Amino acid sequence: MRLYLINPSNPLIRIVKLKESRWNRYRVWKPLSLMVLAGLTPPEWEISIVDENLGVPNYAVMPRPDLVGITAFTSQANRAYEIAAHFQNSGIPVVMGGIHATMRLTEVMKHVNSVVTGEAESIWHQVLKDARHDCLKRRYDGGLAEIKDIPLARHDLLASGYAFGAIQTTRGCPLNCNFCSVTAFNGARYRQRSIPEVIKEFKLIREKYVLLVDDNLIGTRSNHIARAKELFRALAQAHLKKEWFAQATINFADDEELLALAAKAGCRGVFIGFESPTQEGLRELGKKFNLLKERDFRASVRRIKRHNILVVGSFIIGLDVDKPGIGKNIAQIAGHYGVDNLNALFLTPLPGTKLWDQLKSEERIALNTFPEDWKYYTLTFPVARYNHLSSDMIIEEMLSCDRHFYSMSQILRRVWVSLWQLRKPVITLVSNLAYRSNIRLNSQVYKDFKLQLRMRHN
Ligand code: B12
Ligand code: SF4
Repeated sequence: MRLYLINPSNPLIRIVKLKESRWNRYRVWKPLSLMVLAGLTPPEWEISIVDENLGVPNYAVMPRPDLVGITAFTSQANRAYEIAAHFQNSGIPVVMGGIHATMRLTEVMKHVNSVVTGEAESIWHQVLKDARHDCLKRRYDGGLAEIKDIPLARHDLLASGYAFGAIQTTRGCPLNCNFCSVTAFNGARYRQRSIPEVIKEFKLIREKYVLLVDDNLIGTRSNHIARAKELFRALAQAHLKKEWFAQATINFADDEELLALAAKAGCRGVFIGFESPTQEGLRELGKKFNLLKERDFRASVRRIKRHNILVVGSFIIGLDVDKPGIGKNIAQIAGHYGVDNLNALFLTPLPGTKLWDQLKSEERIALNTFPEDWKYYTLTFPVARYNHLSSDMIIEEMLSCDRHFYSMSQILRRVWVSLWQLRKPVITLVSNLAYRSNIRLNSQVYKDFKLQLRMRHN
């Protein structure tokens, strides 16, 4: 039996067009969901994982599969439906799962034979059994997996060409921020994989650099932090010679021992959601951890960087409190905090979030011709009606934010500070130039976007 597992191409132009920028190799990440599904698949299935981000194959000349499984974030939904139609036209059954299928069940059911909602660990074997017997159901629900049931992902199945490997060590997040779908999808309970299992899987990763995809690697409670320390000790003891990057909340900075252990275990960078420069903004987003009164972000960032760990700061533009000038304001505050890179995104109502419910009830979802408009749900387009900023204005704010933060003088300042602090100036330079190289591309993308909107209104 032949199974294709497909990751549809990503509509983010700067990620897809590998040849447009040599930095893009560092922005194409492995589709871990499909590697986990492959890990759950019994040996009688011959599996091929197709990641369209490395190039869209000619499916017509490939051997005929018995079943096709497609994953998709919301922004990939349209391409997912095109792929589904291609295989269905040849009578091949198509199953779709992942975040979009879970949050938009009715829509997805129109395009595929079968939908799997939730996490797949408890249900995938049943789907395969039914596919073998030609009796696929229209819907399966995996719910939340038992953490012990997460298999070793099949790191051997994807072609080389990626700069980073990927692994997941925890699932779930109790914080349920308004704009994020993680709690709705993976649940509020923080589930941690066993440390020996994580080490075993780490050893299967070929790449030197690894992305730990956990939404918050260290968790929120003292027992979570204690487990993170155990994990870091085990990673250091295993001498894996890997360097890794992770996501965490700002409390990562609160524990010196944790930081020292992380650095020793190979942590080279951390992605932190600061989200808004103001307390009102943080309250609006429900970003509880950043709201602690005594929190000094600048000192927190400095503590992390002292351990030679890069800090990428993420901010959101388009909150109800955001007024003209917010772009420059964010760039300045990110500079003041001392982050190495700034990643600013538009406030986007993703299906399944509290923000979606709110903006929908207020009739503020502007790009709402679905499924076509899902391609704009990359957080890099203004898809809503913002309180104080028109669509044109918010795009200008975004460009102004990037132009300020990634001006040559600011980049050189950061490189100089990095040199002065005996950190890694070359990495600071390279990562900043990578972001800077996208400003020109983005301006063009926004021009096309505005044109599309105008044509739509005429
Ligand atoms: C790693 C990651 C990335 C990587 C992508 C890696 C990749 N190619 O998959 C990078 C950094 C590139 C990225 C980019 C983006 N991301 Co992202 N990302 C994640 C993150 C943190 C982990 C995903 C992961 O690997 N999980 C581990 C795997 C094992 O779990 P899983 O994917 O859920 O898969 C399980 C089930 O869903 C199911 N399943 C999944 N697919 C299928 C298919 C079938 C057939 C079946 C049966 C089951 C099944 O089975 C799996 C095992 O249980 C998630 C948050 C999260 N917790 O999921 C956000 C998340 C998926 N990202 C999100 C977003 C918004 C984005 C961006 C749009 C944002 C941006 N501008 O940066 C882009 C869009 C990229 C695109 N493709 O268009 C949102 C998606 C929401 C949505 N409705 O689409 C999430 C949920 C975070 C959030 N804040 O809400 N992301
Ligand atoms: S943004 Fe981060 S902290 Fe907030 S719910 Fe999502 S994963 Fe949790």
